[in-house]
Amino acid sequence: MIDPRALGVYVVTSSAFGPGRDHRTVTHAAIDGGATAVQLRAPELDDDALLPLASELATTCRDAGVLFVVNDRLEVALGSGASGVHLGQDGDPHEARRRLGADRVLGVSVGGADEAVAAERAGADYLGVTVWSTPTKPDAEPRGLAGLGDVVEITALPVVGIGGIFATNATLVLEAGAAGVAVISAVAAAADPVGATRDLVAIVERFRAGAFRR
Ligand code: TZP
Repeated sequence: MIDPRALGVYVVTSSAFGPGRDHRTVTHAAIDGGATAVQLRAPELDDDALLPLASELATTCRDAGVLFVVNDRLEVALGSGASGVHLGQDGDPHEARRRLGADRVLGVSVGGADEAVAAERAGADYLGVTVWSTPTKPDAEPRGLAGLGDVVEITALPVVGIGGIFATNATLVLEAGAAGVAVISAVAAAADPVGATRDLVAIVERFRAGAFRR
């Protein structure tokens, strides 16, 4: 079981936004800005290069009390001391659950209600849904706020929205029932990544304060 609050502002790293926006820098900016979770997403690195970086960032995030998840690479997640792994639709969540044990976190990207049910049965702790199309991942199929809402409706697991999310539209994602917003360019491509993270944190906190009053 994961505390859904740990998914509130979920910053995913990328090396696509230039030298000052590498995985390490973005992770530190996310932590300084108050992000609750960081995902190391580095398809460009092989396991030998990724493992030491993941181990370093796992320690950094653990010290900061921030959830740290490795994208797709189960061996690296297991070997680095990460909090867990996030799998796309190509991953095997059954194997990941078995290898992670009960205490580590398993996130799974899903495209709709059927995949959500299957991922939940396989032992996922949280689900991710692509909300809007994004140049950061042009092949990701956007499901819209309605698709996000369908997944939220069918599962007991917390769901994060990803894809095209910025401070300007994050509230819509939360209103659709997401436990949190996962972002790449909103932080990694921002002029001020720490400030951009802080803005998202303020939005999530404001939303939760309102949600609790209802
Ligand atoms: N999975 C679905 S969309 C996406 C991923 C990794 C990219 C999100 O990037 P951005 O820049 O926040 O739209």
